[in-house]
Amino acid sequence: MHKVFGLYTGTIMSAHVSTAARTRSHALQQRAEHFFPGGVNSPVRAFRAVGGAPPFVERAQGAWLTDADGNRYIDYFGSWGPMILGHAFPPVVEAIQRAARDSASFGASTAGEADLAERVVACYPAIEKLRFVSSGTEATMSAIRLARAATGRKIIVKFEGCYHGHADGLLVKAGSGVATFGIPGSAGVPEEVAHLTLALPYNDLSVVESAFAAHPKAIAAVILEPVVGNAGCIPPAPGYLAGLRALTAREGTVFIVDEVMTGFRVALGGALELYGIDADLVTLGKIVGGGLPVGVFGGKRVLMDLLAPLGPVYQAGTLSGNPLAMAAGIATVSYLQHNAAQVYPRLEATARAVAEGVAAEAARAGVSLTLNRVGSMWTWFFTPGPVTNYDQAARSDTAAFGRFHRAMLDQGVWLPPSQFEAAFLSTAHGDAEVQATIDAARGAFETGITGYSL
Ligand code: HOZ
Repeated sequence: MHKVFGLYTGTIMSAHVSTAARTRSHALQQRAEHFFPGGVNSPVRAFRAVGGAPPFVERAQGAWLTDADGNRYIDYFGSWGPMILGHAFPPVVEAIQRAARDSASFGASTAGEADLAERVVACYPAIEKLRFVSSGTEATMSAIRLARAATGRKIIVKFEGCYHGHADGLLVKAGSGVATFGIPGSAGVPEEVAHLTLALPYNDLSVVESAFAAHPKAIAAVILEPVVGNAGCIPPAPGYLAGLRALTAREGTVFIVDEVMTGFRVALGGALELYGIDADLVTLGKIVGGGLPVGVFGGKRVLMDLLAPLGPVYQAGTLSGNPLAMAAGIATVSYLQHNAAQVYPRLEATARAVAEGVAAEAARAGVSLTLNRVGSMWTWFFTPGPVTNYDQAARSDTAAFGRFHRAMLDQGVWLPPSQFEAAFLSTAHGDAEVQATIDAARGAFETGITGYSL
């Protein structure tokens, strides 16, 4: 019988951040609850899934976050992905400052938009033309509209546990906060809209074949996270992505690869490069904006030219291609392009060391844990595993994950506050951070085991 991480209730001996030392954060949370539902502007930040009050961040540098009480934490969520070069990376800061001196927004075209687009296209051969928007949600929503217009079909296939932002049709059996809070689908989404989305188990080509058979010539798009990050990290099975590409091509269905999390992270050219696949449309976000709000949807010219003002599909945005966001994106992407040969091997080595190091501590302590990792994104699932789809991820002991999260936080290690969110690291993480994280995990597992019967 496997062991489960034992009850953790608060302070552990080696902790250097105690709950009592977060008094200012507590006060700020109470104030925030007055203004924002749950005190937050995005649900997972409320820490409801792991318990305890969220620290309020005051500043960050490199791999480290500093909270409102002056406590420091090693950051393993990196603003949920964008901060691949670490916080306040000097070339990015300088680029934003330079751009801001010329005004924060024009609502008119600038050269910077094509400068960043040129870099995106160079890294993503599947993208012939693109549009910048301000979030991943906007990107996927627009890609779906384009797919429906191009095919004249209505049904969308997505996969359980994948999260593509919070547009109505994409919240069905979604990951991220929807999975975190066990919401089957969002209230406020009309049944008629939800019925146009088929949510299928990930990593199973046969169910996609069956869906095509059951809905002949009716499926406009298949959209997926090529490596799931929003149900925790779940890699694609060998041949799965290529199989989806072949099926969608056969059926005249638009294949949308949502690389908002994986883009520029699992490789410079994202999962498309890593797994050697093509797509009709690709969505990007996070890293492409260098920490500022940017989304991208792009792909085959014949699809993109359906957009207004060339074609009949409408999409627009006052802050699309915002000059500060373009400047931060150019600084980030150009750094990655010029230093890819060092950046990606370093991310791989550091991520492997910390992810496997913590997993080894768990094994030593008799704690049952499954590690899934692709490059610098990973998840420690509190289940014997394997975890190849959302159903298996959902078998994790989320209460144990919550105890682990609190124990780590109290030792200065800030993990994503949900079992169903991937951890990320940056080029600023090094040996010292890795060792401190492994030591903290040992402390957490030992306390869980010595303090409580299992
Ligand atoms: N849904 C986001 C991560 N998958 C969370 C965004 C946030 O809370 O900032």
